[in-house]
Amino acid sequence: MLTMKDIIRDGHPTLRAKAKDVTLPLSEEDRNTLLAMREFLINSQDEDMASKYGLRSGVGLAAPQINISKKMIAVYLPDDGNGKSYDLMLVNPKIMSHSIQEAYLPTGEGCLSVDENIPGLVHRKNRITVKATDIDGKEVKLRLKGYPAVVLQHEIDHINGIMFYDHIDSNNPLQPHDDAVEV
Ligand code: K2U
Ligand code: NI
Repeated sequence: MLTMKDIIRDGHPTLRAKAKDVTLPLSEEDRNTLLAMREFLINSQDEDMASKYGLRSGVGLAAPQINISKKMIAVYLPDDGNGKSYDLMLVNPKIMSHSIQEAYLPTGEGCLSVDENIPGLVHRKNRITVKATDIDGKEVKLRLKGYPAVVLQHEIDHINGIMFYDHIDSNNPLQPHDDAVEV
């Protein structure tokens, strides 16, 4: 099982690399990697497992964070606050369209690959449409809004070598943009 020692930290070059497309059909190795990433998220949200193995809670994980520079992400979000849940293992995700309207978490964002707290608002698109391939090789199209949209954008950033703090306005880190929605 994956633990925090498998998660690379800020400064590691893989976090700044553009991850490679995943070859389809998925290899056994890539399938197992996705399953291990999902298992980590589930364990990290289980109080006993998290304390037993010292796991930081996570709702999303991208393969570059475990030093695999491939376009693979997992999201495990039991409840997005609107009664919806997301249990996703995606390869080659692509944002096909998005709203102009922005959204942000009022407490800012964190990252399993960043140990310190970096205050500041991260403005993202409030609505996105994502195309990807799932673990069974099926084409999926996801229309997301609010918190799940924020999570997917955080993870897709990782496969593009972008860290959440790249989006923070250093001159005015706590100033919400006009018309941005608090998530
Ligand atoms: O990619 C990661 O490092 C996982 C992040 C994803 C994330 C961070 C901020 C906002 C949206 C997604 C972890 O999930 S950060 C820890 C966390 C745990 C529960 C809820 C929110 C953030
Ligand atoms: Ni992250």
